[in-house]
Amino acid sequence: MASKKAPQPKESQVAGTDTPDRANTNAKLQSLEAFRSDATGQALRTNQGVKVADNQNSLKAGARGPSLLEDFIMREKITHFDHERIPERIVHARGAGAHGYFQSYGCHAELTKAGFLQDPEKITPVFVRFSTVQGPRGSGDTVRDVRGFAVKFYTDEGNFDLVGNNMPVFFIQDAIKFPDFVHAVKPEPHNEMPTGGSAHDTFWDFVSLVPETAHMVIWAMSDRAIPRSLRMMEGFGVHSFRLVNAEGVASFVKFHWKPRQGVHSLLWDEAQKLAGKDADYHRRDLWEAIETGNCPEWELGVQVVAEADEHKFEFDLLDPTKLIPEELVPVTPLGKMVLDRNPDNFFAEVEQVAFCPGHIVPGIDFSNDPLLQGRLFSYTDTQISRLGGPNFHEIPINRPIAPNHSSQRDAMHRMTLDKGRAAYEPNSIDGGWPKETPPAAQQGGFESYEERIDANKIRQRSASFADHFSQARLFFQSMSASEQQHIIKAYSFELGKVEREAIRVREVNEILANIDLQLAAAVAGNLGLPAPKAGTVKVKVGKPAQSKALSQMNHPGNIGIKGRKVAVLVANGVDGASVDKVVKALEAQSARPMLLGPTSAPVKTADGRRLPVDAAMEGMPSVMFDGVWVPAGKASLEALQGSGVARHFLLEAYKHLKPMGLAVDGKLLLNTLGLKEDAGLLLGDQQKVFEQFFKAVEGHRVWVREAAAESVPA
Ligand code: HDD
Repeated sequence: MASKKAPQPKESQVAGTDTPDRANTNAKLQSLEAFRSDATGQALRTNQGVKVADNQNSLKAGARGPSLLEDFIMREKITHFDHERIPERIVHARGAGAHGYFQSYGCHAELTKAGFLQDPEKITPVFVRFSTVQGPRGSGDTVRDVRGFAVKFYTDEGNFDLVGNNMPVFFIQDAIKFPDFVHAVKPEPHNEMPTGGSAHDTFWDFVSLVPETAHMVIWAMSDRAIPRSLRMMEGFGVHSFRLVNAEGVASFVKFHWKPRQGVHSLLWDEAQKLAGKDADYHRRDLWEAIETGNCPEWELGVQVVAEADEHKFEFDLLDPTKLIPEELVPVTPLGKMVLDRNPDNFFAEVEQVAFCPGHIVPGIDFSNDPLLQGRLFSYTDTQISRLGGPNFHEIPINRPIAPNHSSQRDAMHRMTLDKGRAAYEPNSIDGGWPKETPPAAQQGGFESYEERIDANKIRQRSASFADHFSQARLFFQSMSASEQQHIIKAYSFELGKVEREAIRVREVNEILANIDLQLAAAVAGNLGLPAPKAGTVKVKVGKPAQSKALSQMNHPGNIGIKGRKVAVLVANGVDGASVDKVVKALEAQSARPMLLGPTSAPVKTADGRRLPVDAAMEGMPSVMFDGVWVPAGKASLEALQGSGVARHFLLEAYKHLKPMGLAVDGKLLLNTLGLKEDAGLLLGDQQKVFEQFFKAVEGHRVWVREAAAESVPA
């Protein structure tokens, strides 16, 4: 299981290092994009370029008479409006996106000839779209669901799309089952419920009947399915792909994105509340992070397996329901991605972007994973109906920066004006152009990896795909105690919503019991079912028995509290100096303090200063923050103590295990709330206390508080 060693990053290239001329590159890129329209200082015109004199009144026969059909200005406007919507994506309809760039850490020529992985000086533009899977375009961001993590690399050899998820495995093994799976998870057909969730009969009916789903379902029941932020998710290419070098030597690879922000999640109660309090929570978080200069970064890495080692694992590398434990093959870092520019227009960019796993460049190739093979067909096909024809590659966000001359012509919405007479190849009329390019490395023609296949044509699943439970067990047994409890609660919640008892029983006895008997017993107990005594199949004991990389607790990130949001609760009579001190300390860490008052009106400090606030506490509840601070000031503390909204804010933050800090005279407030100090509930505003608070915010949750928080009614 040798993994090839790719060059390690030099200090100056590691993620987080600023690229000084990035602003110039961005400006240059945008100036090349003639399709970005800025109407500042421009006259209002029709689509045909005619200046409009009156955009308030339609043309009528008399001021009180009927409208006239000849009003081409109104007709053009309304016709366009009538056709403004396009079909949403079949899956992954709800999404948010951003522009950025990828930079290789070094030259990875030993692994691949792909140009964007050869030169650390080269900046490759990227566009990323994150998404949920189940819900429609307008559904909430924080529902329990898999998140899409799709990256389009605009390389100078063509576009490469890495269309992955925030989980390293998938529900099914063969693409022919995808429509069944999606029909089962989507809202039920008779009443179109539930929106954005899998807690319903058809989903659990399907997954309890199809054991290959067991591994992915346990990921979906884990905290990974309710990320704190799109910035705080890992990404995975899922399938085994191939990297091919200039000598034609291929290796299997699994792609990984590791966030510098750490991997963090919401709590279930928090996620549910956020879906109502701010349905745009994730897209807003990404947008604001970029606008405030907290540009998220990920490291792209690969697990590399030599072709000769393909069969050395206990599982099949072609089976997309399996991951390669990082203990067996570590992740080799290749480069970093930074997202530093928000879209100008959501529809034109985020909605119209079209990804396809089949978009690869020389140096990258597919494996025979039967799920991947089906995907190669599905994506282009779906764009044809979603984006109205086969010319979707001409929509600005999808255009490669590499030239793309071909003999393809016409079809709906063709935008290129192809010159010349010969739309065929070979031709002599147009000098034979455009011509093929030989595949040799220097010339760059795409050449498929030559793989010997000698087989019977057959509809069959390989026997090497038969083990469905050992990695689900590995996942459960690699979790911390808290994470295991969350998984138990998630299964109990979801199955508790299933109306048919037979489905609950089947999931507990035939799926969970094969994963882990304690998990099955705990869920059975919560559903009032007898605990199964044994599984229904013999499960292989896999190696390793635990994998540290699977637990989020082992991905704390390495940027401190940069970009984390802290609520600072103030009311009239607050001690102005105490507010300034905490705000300054947080800003010095590049965190985002926000002052919340009883209303949106400014408050008066004890020394009479007018202190503007960012929002009212009711408008920005605790679920929107990573931590809470209460500055000193007797009158302010008394006001908070007397306010139901403020008390609820603090109790809820405590219940959600948020780091909290109060200046010393906040003790009384704590006592009234019945809360006790702990590793993340701190009193005092000396630098030492601030530092403890920052550490707690960096750790994201005060896990030691979990038992005490159970009884808090928020
Ligand atoms: Fe898919 C969209 C990820 C299996 C068919 N998929 C879509 C998107 C992501 C994924 C991130 C949204 C892209 C965007 O933001 O526009 N899909 C995956 C992953 C899979 C997977 C990681 C398994 C490893 N998908 C899969 C299969 C099929 C599809 C097996 C069909 C056989 N997926 C589609 C699609 C979508 C799509 C219907 C809907 C919209 C689109 O493609 O552009 O073609």
